[in-house]
Parts: sequence; C-alpha cells; structure tokens
Amino acid sequence: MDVRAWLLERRPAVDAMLQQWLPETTTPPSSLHGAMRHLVFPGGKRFRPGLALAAAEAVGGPHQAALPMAAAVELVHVYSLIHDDLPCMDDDHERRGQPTVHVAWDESTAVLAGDALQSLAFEGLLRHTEPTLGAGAALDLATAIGAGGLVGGQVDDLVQSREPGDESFVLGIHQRKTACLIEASVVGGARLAGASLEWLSELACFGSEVGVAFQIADDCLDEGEDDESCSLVTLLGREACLDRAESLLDSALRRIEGMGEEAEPLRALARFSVGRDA
Ligand code: GRG
Repeated sequence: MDVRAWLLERRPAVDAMLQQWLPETTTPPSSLHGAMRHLVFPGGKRFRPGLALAAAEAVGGPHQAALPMAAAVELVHVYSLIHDDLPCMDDDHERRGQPTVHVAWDESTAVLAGDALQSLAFEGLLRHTEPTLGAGAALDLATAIGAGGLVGGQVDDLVQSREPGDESFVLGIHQRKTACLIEASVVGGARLAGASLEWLSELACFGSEVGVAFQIADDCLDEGEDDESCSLVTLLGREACLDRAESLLDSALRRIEGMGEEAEPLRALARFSVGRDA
C-alpha cells in the first residue's frame, strides 16, 4: 500500500477542519493568529492525524469520526514544535522548510502562539465531538502531553543534553516526548469511532511501540547532525537501533493481527514510521 498517497488523499479533510478551527489572520490580534497558522499550513507529513483516521477505520468506523482528534493532535504537535524551536530550548531557525515562528515573528509571540494552539486543540476536540467520546479523547490527549508525557520528556531531554544518560533513560525520553502523543492519536481516533475497551487497550500498546520506533528512526535519520545529545544512535550504533525499531514494529503489528483488511492503512503507517526517509 502506498502510504504517502493514502496520507495525501486524507489530508484535505484534516486541513479543512484545521482551517475551520484556526482564527483568520485578518482577525485581531493578527500577529498571534498569523503565528498560530505559520507552521500549520502547508505543514508537515500529517503522520499523527493519519494515525487517528487509520485507527478509526481499523476498528470499523468511518474515518470522518476521528477528524476532530486528527486536527487536535496536529495542533498539539505544532505547539510542541514551536516551543521546541525557541532559543531557550533547541534554538532552531528553520522548521518545515520555513523560518521558525520566533524568527518569523518574535519570541513572546511564539510562546503565546504555542499556548493558544494547545488550548484550541482541546476546544475544537470538545466542541466537535459527542460529549462522552470527546471527553475520553480529550483525557487521552491531556494525559499524553503533560508532566507525565510530552513536557516531562522534554524536561529530561534538556537534562540529558547536559549529563548524557544510559539507554533506559533515553528510551524513557523517547516514550514520553514522542510516543505518548502518537499513542494518543491512535487511541483517541479509535475511541471516537466507538472502539471496544479491548481494542483500545491493544491500540495503546501498538501506538506506544510505533511511537518509540518512530523516534528511533528519527535518530537514525538525524545521525551526523549537531544535536545528537538524546540519540540512541550515539549509545548503541545505527545497526542496533534499526534492529530495535524493527522489533518494536513487529510487536506493534502483532497486536493488531486480529483486525481485518480495514486495518491495512494503520499497518502501513506503522511500517512507514520506521521506513520513512524524512
Ligand atoms: C517544548 C512542550 C515542548 C515539547 C517539546 C515534541 C517535542 C517536545 C519536541 C519536538 C521536537 C522533536 C524532536 C520531537 C520528537 C518528535 C518528532 C520526531 C517530531 C517531528 O515529527 P514529524 O517527523 O514532523 O512527524 P512533521 O513536520 O512531518 O509533522
């Protein structure tokens, strides 16, 4: 299955929802709204939204059921990228082929745009879903991105850049900084499509394994770049990392073996997380 073609086919529906949720740049304060939109369009691969939609299909639902989760996880992802690029974090000047938000605007606007994107994710998700399912998906997302997830992982990543840790410390960072949001994308998407508790539990493990594999693959893609402080490649070497990513992928795929053909896009996205070239 051509996963890039599948992502392209699903993209317009996700982008339409993002367009609908994001304030127009002509509405004041224009600088804030421009900064919020800056990295969303044209955007990146839309991997996390793709996972939410594919998970909904995998459990037999229409992918449209998961669109609010798809838009919400992309907004949170963009918020994290904006904050990660700040001078007090990675101090990056380019992202998604464009100047980073603090370069295109300024630092305070970038901080506030990230904050506003995070709250828009929850507002959109809760406004556009049935209350019980939406609350469950919002809880999935909130749990993934707070102190026990994305933010906590980022804190330890900063520690690691000063005092390099061992393999389990690095894997714990990958788990929280990257895999928690990927897991929430899968679980939240499936939840909005009415998945059973049994499948939600398997999909949580699937998402977590795919997420760590995705980050290990990212470490391999970034090999040789300046910032390898939190890279498994520096600790284990490239071959061992690729083996680790492949075995996580195998385990993830085994968890959804019992699903039918409708889970093919989800399987293809899992393989893509390890086999991608960007
Ligand atoms: C500062 C709150 C805060 C969080 C920072 C997520 C994060 C934590 C930092 C982002 C930078 C980073 C290395 C994240 C790991 C996940 C990752 C590989 C992001 C890039 O994801 P892709 O490849 O990017 O899906 P596109 O642009 O295609 O969406």
